[in-house]
Order: sequence, then structure tokens, then C-alpha cells
Amino acid sequence: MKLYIADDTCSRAAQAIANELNLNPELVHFDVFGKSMSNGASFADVNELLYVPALELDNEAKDILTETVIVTSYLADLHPESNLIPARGTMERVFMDQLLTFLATEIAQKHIPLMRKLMTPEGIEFHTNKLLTAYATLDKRLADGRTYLTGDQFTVADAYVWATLWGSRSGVNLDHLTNLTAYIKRIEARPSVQKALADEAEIVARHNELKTQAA
Ligand SMILES: N[C@@H](CCC(=O)N[C@@H](CS)C(=O)NCC(=O)O)C(=O)O
Repeated sequence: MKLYIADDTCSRAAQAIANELNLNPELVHFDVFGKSMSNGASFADVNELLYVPALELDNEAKDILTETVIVTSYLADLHPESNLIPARGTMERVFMDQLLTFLATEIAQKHIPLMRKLMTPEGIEFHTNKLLTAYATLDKRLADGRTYLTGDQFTVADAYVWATLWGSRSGVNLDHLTNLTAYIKRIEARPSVQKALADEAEIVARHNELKTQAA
């Protein structure tokens, strides 16, 4: 499998889940601003919208999966014994899919226009308030002392929250949400997320070297 990633983006969720499962996909880095790829190919041929993560499968058709929710859920579903996602057809799965959709639409996609400084003052206020309310609901879930969002089991939802912690870039301060900040520290201690950061740093450095050589 080939996993297309970019630095400090939602593709970290896919990396963390792949690492939880010891899958070792080949990583390809996409430079979101410069538009080049670490393997020299064109990312537009992988995903016309130029969004990571994208996962190229090893099947005959070399199918490409996009959308963070789908990529992470697909990987987790490959290994039900990992308990990274509840089984399809259960109410637990419905609640998980609800949470993942919430994270995609109310957190990840609310950060992006703020980070890219694309908004009017009214838009900034609207998105900031939506984000603060969305994160407060996560903080409330964690108030009963559970380790992760749905209980004591790390899941794809936790990987997604960790991968979209962009408050410092979008100007949304979450320090007052103490359950959330303690939870983030627990996620950061996981070897799978530490490996994701190390692998990302390595491929970004390699890609930067290639860009320097080509200049
Ligand atoms: N709908 C996609 C959106 C993914 C997305 O927004 N990816 C960002 C990084 S988190 C990206 O690749 N941006 C590159 C760009 O805008 O050119 C998903 O949920 O996975």
C-alpha cells in the first residue's frame, strides 16, 4: 500500500492507524504549497482535489481511497481484532461513524479556512465559536475519566482528533479544556503517533533535499 501524506495534516490520522496495525505502507510526501511529491509524480493523478490522505491499495485495480474517515476506517476494518473501530452493523459503529463525521466536518474542515487566513472577521468569529463548542463537547465526554473518546480503547476517532490539533495555526485556544489537554497527552504517548511524527519528519527532510538538488 502507498499512503500519500503531507506534513502536519489530517494524513497523520491514517499514519497513526497504519502504525497501530503494523502495516508499514510506503509513504509518499505531498508538498501542499509547492505541489511537488517526494516520488516525483503528480499528485493530481492520485487525487484531483489535491487532498491528503490518499491510500493506494495493492489490489489489481490499484484503487485509491480518499477521505480521512474512509481511509482510517478501511484500515481499521481490515483488522477487527485490533478494536480500533466497532464492527459494522452495530449501534457502536453508528455512533462511531457519527463521531467521525463530526470530527471531519465540525473540527477538521472548520480549522482549514481559519488556518489559511481566508475569512472575514465575521467568518473568523463564526468558525472559532463553532470550533470551541465542538471541542467542548469532546471535553465533556472525557469528564467521566475515560481514557479515550469512546472509552478505554484507542480508536480511529482519537487518531483523527490528534491529527487535526491545529489550534495554534487557526488561533483557537483550547487550554481551558483540561480533560481534552490531558487526553491529548495520553495520545501523544502512544508509540504509533510518535512513529507517525518521526516518519513524517524523515520523508519531509528527504523531499526537501530532493527539491534543493532540483533547484
Ligand atoms: N475531505 C478530505 C479533506 C482532506 C483535507 O482537507 N486535506 C488537507 C490537509 S488536512 C489537504 O490535503 N490540503 C491540501 C490543499 O488544500 O491543497 C478529508 O476529509 O480527508
